[in-house]
Amino acid sequence: MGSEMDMGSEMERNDPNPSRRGVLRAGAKLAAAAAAALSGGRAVAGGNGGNPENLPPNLPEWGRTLGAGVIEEPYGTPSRHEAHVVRRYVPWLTADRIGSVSFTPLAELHGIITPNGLCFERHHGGYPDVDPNDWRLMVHGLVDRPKIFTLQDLMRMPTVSRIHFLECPANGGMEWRGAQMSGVQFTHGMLMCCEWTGVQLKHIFAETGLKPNASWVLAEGGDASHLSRSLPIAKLLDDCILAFGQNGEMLRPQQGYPVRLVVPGYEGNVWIKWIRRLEVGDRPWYHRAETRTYTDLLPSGKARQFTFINEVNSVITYPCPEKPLHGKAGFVEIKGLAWSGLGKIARVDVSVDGGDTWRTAELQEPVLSKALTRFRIPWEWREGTGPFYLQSRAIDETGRVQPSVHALREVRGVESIYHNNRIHTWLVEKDGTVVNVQIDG
Ligand SMILES: Nc1nc2c(c(=O)[nH]1)N[C@H]1C(S)=C(S)[C@@H](COP(=O)(O)O)O[C@H]1N2
Ligand SMILES: [Mo]
Repeated sequence: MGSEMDMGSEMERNDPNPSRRGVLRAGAKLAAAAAAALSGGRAVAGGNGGNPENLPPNLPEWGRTLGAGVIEEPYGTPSRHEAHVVRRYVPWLTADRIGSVSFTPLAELHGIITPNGLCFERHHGGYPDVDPNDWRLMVHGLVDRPKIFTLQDLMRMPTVSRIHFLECPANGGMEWRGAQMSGVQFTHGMLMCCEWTGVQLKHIFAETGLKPNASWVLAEGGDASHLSRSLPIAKLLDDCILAFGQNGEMLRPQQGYPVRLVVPGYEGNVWIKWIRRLEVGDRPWYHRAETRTYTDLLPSGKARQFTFINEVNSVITYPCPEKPLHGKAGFVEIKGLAWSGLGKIARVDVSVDGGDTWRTAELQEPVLSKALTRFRIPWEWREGTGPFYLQSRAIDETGRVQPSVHALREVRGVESIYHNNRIHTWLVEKDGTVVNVQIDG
């Protein structure tokens, strides 16, 4: 445990002086390392070029011989030409890959759903191999009838399917003091959005009953870390789900197979995986390391606690460092993702001049509460023009506006790790290269 906090102390940082005029770029050392990792040793798929034998007017090779038969691959996988589309991790961020994190390749995704095999992973004790026959959920504490549920018990109860984003609150945590990571996979990739299917907690507590003073619940994971979090019972009764389904199939082992807690809009660490216990109490739990709640250290030296909600945020996923504009002069569709833990996205504005002027992007339907929302806006780009400073600024249905780097630092300082929902800037250089930067104002 504690590795998520340690991520902060291990971070290498750029110029810590936020008042310095000008542009802070992602560190050169990391830029090179990340670029090498991202290229994956191959060119971007779907480009020009190709084998002339397969190009018009020739009949391509795949039309001259028979293809593979059905169930050649009983459980399908992506085309081998998409092998560069994978989760990645940052070796220097954690001591090993057991208490670690991998990142979703956001630049490669279409629409709002994250495919199960690409969902970022964050575990503190590795991911276990759980036999669903051995899985049990204990519900006890301030309840009238303590109960143990099997997976079959859960699956026989009324279920719902809901599309929600899941974001680790440390997403962007490496960017507090300056631009550091050289790709959207690493600046924002502790993020995914899935359709979760399972049983609403209100049905579980209807079965067990609740004592009048029941107000907090400790949710405990069954993995080696026993990660446990205190949650207000009102939230659990409102919209939380014990999920076994993820995008139409059973949860993946990395996502908590067979059952995890889904806590819409709340930071990822409270979405307890491989869940084994719900203890109902009348106050939060503090007494053990694994029940610790995250805090945000403020410039005053005080810390905020129970900042569960991941507030309004957005990022441009095209163009981005992984998807530069070399050779793409002319029409460019700027694309990105916006999300808010407080509800629906109301509007996303996009700037190509570092926030001096804004245009409103189109939102792709459906726009769902506490789910990723895809935005798009057309742009004309000419090689040799610029540089351009691309930004997106999301506004949610509560009227909350994504803050600038400067405004967020004013309130939060730079000692925080969590909840960095700053407006993000990509610099598009004259040759089409895209760089992670932070600019004043
Ligand atoms: N049991 C258990 N649940 C856990 C964790 C864990 O290590 N053990 N990690 C938490 C953290 S910090 C996050 S951000 C999310 C990540 O969910 P994912 O791995 O499905 O992306 O799971 C949360 N639930
Ligand atoms: Mo997390």
